[in-house]
Amino acid sequence: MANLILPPAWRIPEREVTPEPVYRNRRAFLKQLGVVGGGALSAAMIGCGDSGPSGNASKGGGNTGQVQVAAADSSVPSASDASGYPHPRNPDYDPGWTLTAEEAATSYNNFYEFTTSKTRVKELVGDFVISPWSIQVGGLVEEPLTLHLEDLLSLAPLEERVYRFRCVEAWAMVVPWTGYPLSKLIERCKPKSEAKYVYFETFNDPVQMPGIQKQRFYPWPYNEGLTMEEAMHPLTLVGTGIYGKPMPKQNGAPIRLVVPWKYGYKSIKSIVRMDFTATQPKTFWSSLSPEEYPFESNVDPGVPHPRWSQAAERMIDTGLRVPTQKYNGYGDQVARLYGG
Ligand SMILES: Nc1nc2c(c(=O)[nH]1)N[C@H]1C(S)=C(S)[C@@H](COP(=O)(O)O)O[C@H]1N2
Ligand SMILES: [Mo]
Repeated sequence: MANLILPPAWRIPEREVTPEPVYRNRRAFLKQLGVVGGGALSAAMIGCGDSGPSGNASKGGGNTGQVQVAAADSSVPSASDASGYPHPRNPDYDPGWTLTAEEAATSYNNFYEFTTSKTRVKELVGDFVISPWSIQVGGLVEEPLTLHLEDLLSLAPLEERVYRFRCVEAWAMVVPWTGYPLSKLIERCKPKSEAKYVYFETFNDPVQMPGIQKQRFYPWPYNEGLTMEEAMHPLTLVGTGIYGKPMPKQNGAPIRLVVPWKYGYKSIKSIVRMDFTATQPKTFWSSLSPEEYPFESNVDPGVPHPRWSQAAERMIDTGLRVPTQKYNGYGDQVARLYGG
């Protein structure tokens, strides 16, 4: 089965042909061996993550500590505050598709900070503290700023939109997201005209996120980027909820991106930092393997991943296989960004 996991030492062809349990055991075995190998890898591969545009999130994010105090203050909207939900569905993004079962979308997740096992993320996010929360904004802006969750949730009216979502691993779903266009947040950040890209970074805490300890060779923190044009596109959402409820932790609470025409890894979760840059920023998956996970990463059935076909996709709840659509079906809206 297609899989994102690709520490080079584990990038073995047998992954595709070995029955899952055997593969898992071999992986566990390699992991034990990997204490040394992983260390060597990290020296070779990390460089980017640690010295990224902003350093580590806990430094600037202010998302640790003071938890009980803030949680007790009922005047501050908290990440899990369901008041106001469900928000009205935007009729322009209500295509009448059958929604993926909520249970499937909230229990089959990629969130490597917790685990590389999609079915176990949900059970590991319990202690993840999502309130208080803030995003640090820096780089090419008029003035660096800190946006607290209450600012972030009141920047623009929250609305619901039904989007298709397609992971590079060839699974897909149809999700009612709650949020607002990223363009509203960007306007609030007042980027300078030299800004050509936006860099995003995820919360980075090895204590709350056990996967970070276990997968030391990954270039944490998780980071992503978009061109300004992509970021300002009306389809690009700041996601604050799904299925008419605040964002579950496993889906990237309290605030994440949703970029529906790109492979899922571009839709970074649990954002604590945004930097506006003149040059293309480093991204997590691209740092690991640029040929497999290029910066642009638009969904395209005609461009196979080096290790598997992208021609079809599997709906995560029904298992139904359907043809992949170019730009994940959003070509009418976005092809012009790419000269199409
Ligand atoms: N911080 C962070 N964001 C992330 C990931 C991750 O591991 N860490 N995985 C990405 C990938 S590969 C996908 S497919 C989507 C999955 O989102 P979901 O769990 O809500 O379906 O999140 C993306 N955002
Ligand atoms: Mo993904």
